[in-house]
Formats: sequence, structure tokens, C-alpha cells
Amino acid sequence: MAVTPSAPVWDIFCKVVDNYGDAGVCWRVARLLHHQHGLQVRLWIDRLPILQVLCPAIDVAAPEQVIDGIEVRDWSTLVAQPSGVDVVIEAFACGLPETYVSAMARLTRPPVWIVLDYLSAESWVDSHHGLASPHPSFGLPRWYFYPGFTAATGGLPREQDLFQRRDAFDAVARAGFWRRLGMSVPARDEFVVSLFAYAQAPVTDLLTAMAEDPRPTVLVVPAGAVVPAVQGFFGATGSGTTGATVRRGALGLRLLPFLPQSEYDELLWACDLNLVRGEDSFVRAQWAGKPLIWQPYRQDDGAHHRKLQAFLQCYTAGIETGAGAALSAFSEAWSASTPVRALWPALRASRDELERHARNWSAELADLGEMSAKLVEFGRNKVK
Ligand code: TRH
Repeated sequence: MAVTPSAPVWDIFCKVVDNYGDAGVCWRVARLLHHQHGLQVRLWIDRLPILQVLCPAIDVAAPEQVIDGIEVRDWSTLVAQPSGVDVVIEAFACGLPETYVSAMARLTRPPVWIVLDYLSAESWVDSHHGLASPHPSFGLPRWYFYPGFTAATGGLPREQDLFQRRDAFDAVARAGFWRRLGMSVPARDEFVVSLFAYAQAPVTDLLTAMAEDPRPTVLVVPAGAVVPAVQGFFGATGSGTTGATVRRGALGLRLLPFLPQSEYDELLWACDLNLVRGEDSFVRAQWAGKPLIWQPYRQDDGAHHRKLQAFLQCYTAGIETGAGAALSAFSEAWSASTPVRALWPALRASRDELERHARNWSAELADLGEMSAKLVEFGRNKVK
């Protein structure tokens, strides 16, 4: 959608805690607001190198740059001012610069202040979404916006053409994807699994189960925290260069580079099962319409267990009992870093039912409303 000079200006502030998801979600939302809603978007981010991993076009040395229509500003070197800004998104309650907030308070028409929070399927999200609390010093209302899995929440971010592109990703496109990576097309009888997880995951246990399975599996692992454990399982051969397939028993391993965010969806579409983590890859795996195992970001107070239970409760409601139980048992062990070897056969045997459900789930989720559209409507309704 073309951006007119008079288009509303949105500031998004992103502080990278760790990993890639803070930047991953903010970059996706920035592009949705610009491309699908015609807004002028400025993304203020404190660690450009993390964004560059997701979007290689980013110049980590540039204090400001326009990439894909988004004004990307290095928060650590530039001073942000709110004049002329219509809406400001404080991503994951990262905190806005004090100077920015005090300048907001002096404006006769301050920007609408939205705190975009983390995704959760927990029931309390419905009643908390859309509430405001006044800033302790300046009294400005901070509006809490929660992504979620019900119509009462902010929904999930999704590009308008995503399902069309996903459904056009046929055998020819899939073969092209593997060839671009310098790899052969997996055989029809090979169960293709992508692995994106935190280091705590019981990887060796999973690989043992796959290797001793009577049916062949291909495990595809982008560069990341679990690669050392995966390579350790394959011994010296596991240190194979990206692109080669090394084997142990029924398991074949393919190591990939970390893909640009724009290509990660194709990996999810090319696989039969995706092990994902955090928030953005978790959402993309659901849009992919393929079975998924989610490892939530670990939190000291055990909140990640509650988040997983809440998600499994709503996700498995539509799955045939046996397959739902197999998915839940494996997911809980995977997230708790307890053994999964004995749980793998039941999960593998539930493939057809999990595939059927995954497709239905992505369609049901899409019917709940898309996050960027809800953000725009929310911002418009709050403008005085
Ligand atoms: O990297 P993460 O663990 O990020 C986490 C979560 O966002 C979590 O909610 C947050 O609290 C924590 O950071 C601070 O997982 P996530 O959210 O899936 O983000 C990973 C991003 O990387 C996502 O946008 C997908 C993308 N990606 C690629 O672009 N290429 C790849 O090859 C892979 C594996 C992922």
C-alpha cells in the first residue's frame, strides 16, 4: 500500500533482551503496519546486529536507514522525539526513553501510547487486553495490547498473502527450496523435521529416538543453540559442512545457515513437523499449517509452564484424543527438558491426525482477526 506524506507516523521501540524474537516480532509488525496499512513507521532498536541477522540488508553501522520502507533508527546513538508522531508502540514493555516521555507529556496532542505485550494463551489475557494504566510520573495513559488466540485479544500478526504463498508452495517450489540450499529433495518416505530450540532441550534423547525409529527421518537444523548437541550426536561426521546429509541409523542430519526471516516460512512449509520456540517462530509454525512442538522461552518463575499448558489446552481441544495426548506429553517433556525418547513413537504415529488439525487450526486462527489490523483500529480509536 502506498504511503502518502500525510500518513500517520508510528514509532516502535524495541529493546533486544536476548535471542531474536524481540527484533523478530518488531520487524514483522513494522513491515505489516507500513505495507498493509500505509503508515510511516520508524523502528527504534538498540541492537542493530540482531536485526541484521534477520534482515541481512540492515547496515549495522548506520544510525538511521530506510529498509523495506521502514525507517530503522539506532536507539543507542540517536535521540528520539515524539513531535509529529501519532502512535508509539513500546514493544514488550521495554520502557521508552525518559526524554521521549517527558516531551510527549508537553504535547497538546501526545501520541497514543501502546504497550505491545508478549503472546500467551492464558485465559486472563482476554480481560486484560485493551486496558490502560497511567504513567506514574506523567499520567499519560499506557494502553496494554495483548496478542492472543481469541477474538477478545489483539490476535496474531499475519501477512495478507501468507496463506496464498503457503498454499502455492508445491512440490516444485519445495524442490527449489532444497536446491537453493545445495541439498537434494528428501525422499517421499522421509519424515522431515525442522529443529529450532533453546540449548536446554533434550536433543540427544530426541535424536536417539529418531535414529532407532524403523522409519527414516531427516532433521534440518538452522545455525543456533542446539547445533553443538546435534553435532555431538553424529560424532565427527556431524561437523559436516552446511548442505551435506550425514546419517546415523534411520536419521539423516542437514545443517543450515540461519535463514533470513523472509525465508524461514519456506523451511516451515517444506517440513512435516516443526520444533519451534519463543514467540515469532511459534506463530509462524501455526500459520504454516504443519504439526508443531513449542518450547516456550524459559522464565524463572515457571511462567513458561503455564503458558505451554494454556496453549496445549486450546490447541489439543480439536485433536483426536490419542494424538492430542501424544502431542501434549512430548511438548511438556521437550519444554521441561525431561526424556522424550519413549514419547517419540506415539508422536510420529499421530502424524496424519496432527496434520489434519494443524491445517484447520491455522484457518480458525485467521478468523479471529489479524494483529496489525487490530493495532491500527486500536490506535485510531484512542486518538483524541
Ligand atoms: O529467538 P527467540 O527465542 O526469541 C525469544 C522469544 O521471542 C521470547 O518470546 C522472548 O521473550 C525472548 O526472545 C527475549 O524465538 P522467536 O520468538 O521465535 O524469534 C526467532 C526469530 O528468528 C523469528 O522471527 C524467526 C526467526 N528465524 C529466522 O529468521 N531464521 C531462522 O533460520 C530461524 C531458525 C529463525
